[in-house]
Amino acid sequence: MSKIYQNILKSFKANKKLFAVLIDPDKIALNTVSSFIKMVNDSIATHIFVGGSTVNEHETAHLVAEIKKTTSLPIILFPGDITQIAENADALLFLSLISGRNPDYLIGKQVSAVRKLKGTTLEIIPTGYILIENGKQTSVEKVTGTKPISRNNVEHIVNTAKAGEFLGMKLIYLEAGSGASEPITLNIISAVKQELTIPLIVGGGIKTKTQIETAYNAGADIVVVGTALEENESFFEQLKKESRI
Ligand code: 1GP
Repeated sequence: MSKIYQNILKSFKANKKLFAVLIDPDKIALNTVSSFIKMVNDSIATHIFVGGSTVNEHETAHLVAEIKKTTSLPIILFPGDITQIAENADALLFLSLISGRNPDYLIGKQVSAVRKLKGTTLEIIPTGYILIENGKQTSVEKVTGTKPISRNNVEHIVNTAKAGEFLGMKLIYLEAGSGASEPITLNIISAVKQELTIPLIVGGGIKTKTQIETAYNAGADIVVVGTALEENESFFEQLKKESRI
């Protein structure tokens, strides 16, 4: 029970940084999964996240099954929609988009998800999801019909994260959006970090090792990279286990 979260917490308390590779079922061909996952295994990755904005029903479960053949890393669902809940994964980020004011993404989808989650063996990790403006419209913004928080409004970002913690969420995810031109800035990460007592995830637009290090130094406990590894597999070369950040 709650093994994955307990391990995250253990690393968090020991200040051991975690790294998640995000795989979007829509963007990877099943016949390339095994070679991709081998590179993930050889890298600093500690977790695999699976999710996307628009994914066909059952596609996630097929992908998870394929990933499992090649790795023992924990597979955590990061779903854009209820259809992406796949029982064969290890855990589920049970997201509430707390930066937005669309009731559907604050609580509506979560209520609808319950019928799929009755009797589930997935470890459910309540996560406050905060979208921060990065200069261009993101798919999260389009799909959810919500506005991101302005990157200049640091106080509001911090208060939103803290409200998530007060509501009992176990993780806070600061999101710049998949493929964002700029990742979340150092000052936002460190301001949020100072107030939180739960682990902080940072993702969106991270393309270099320096950006990963910057996020860690600012206080990110888990850094997520998707697009940069999807588009440029040679990036894995810089993220080999021995180069542990
Ligand atoms: C997106 O935070 C994740 O939801 C990862 O973003 O694809 O830009 O790495 P990238």
